[in-house]
Amino acid sequence: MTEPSERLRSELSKALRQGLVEEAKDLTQQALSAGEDPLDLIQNVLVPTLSEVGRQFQAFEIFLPELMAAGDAAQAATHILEAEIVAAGGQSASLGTIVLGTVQNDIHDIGKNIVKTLLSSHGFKVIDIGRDVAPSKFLEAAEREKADIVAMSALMTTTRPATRSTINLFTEAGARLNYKIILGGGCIDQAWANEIGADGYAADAAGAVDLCKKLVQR
Ligand code: B12
Repeated sequence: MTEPSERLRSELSKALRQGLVEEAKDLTQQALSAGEDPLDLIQNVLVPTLSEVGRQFQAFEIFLPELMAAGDAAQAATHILEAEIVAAGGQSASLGTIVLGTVQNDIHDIGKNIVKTLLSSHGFKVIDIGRDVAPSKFLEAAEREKADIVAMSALMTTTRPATRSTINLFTEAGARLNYKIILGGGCIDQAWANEIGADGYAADAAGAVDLCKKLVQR
């Protein structure tokens, strides 16, 4: 990596940690103008920086206002990066329809939005049903949209059980086999996905694309 791009990355990380929205936007633009890849910036600057912010929050080194400011700055940066990913994409044929949302009582949506952008730019029709989505809303949307895949994002150990209750609702409604159901987000791993009978898990947005492509081929 060239020295200027390393400097930009570390300045962007600092602006995110400090919750400086305008500076984060400006540095994101500068990094893109310098030829940086938007997905690489997400995976190698944004995600590790926010993980560190999360660690600091958990360790009481920072408090809710700082967490919120970092979240706002990250959201502002991702809007710019998402627009860049969309502009570079341009696939029009639909590989399948995906209903995507963050589970009940969970309002984290930065990761979900990145997943949405990448899936859309790889040819999937993504119906984003938002955050804090009740199990019944996932089912209604899947049926209404005739979805191929239902994708749930969950960021907190306290909201992870909502992935299980959503799958259970599909089963109780006799609709489980009509859809592939996948999971992701910081508190999810493959073992949890297996335990609750999901059809797949991916650790990041690029992994989500590979997973969905595999699932619609079957
Ligand atoms: C930013 C942030 C916030 C922002 C969210 C802004 C927003 N619009 O999303 C704000 C300030 C609002 C917030 C609030 C809270 N937060 Co918060 N937050 C974070 C933080 C720092 C970063 C999350 C993030 O955006 N990461 C970056 C994105 C890109 O990563 P990602 O979401 O993991 O997504 C990637 C992958 O997981 C994957 N992926 C994501 N979804 C999906 C879905 C599918 C289907 C697939 C395949 C893949 C996939 O792809 C994405 C891209 O690569 C995390 C720390 C952490 N380690 O995650 C804490 C964290 C999640 N928050 C935490 C907490 C406790 C809270 C609050 C309860 C704080 C409070 N006291 O009020 C509230 C929760 C409110 C609620 N009801 O939801 C805790 C949760 C602890 C736990 N129980 O597990 C964490 C872990 C911090 C910590 N270590 O303590 N938070």
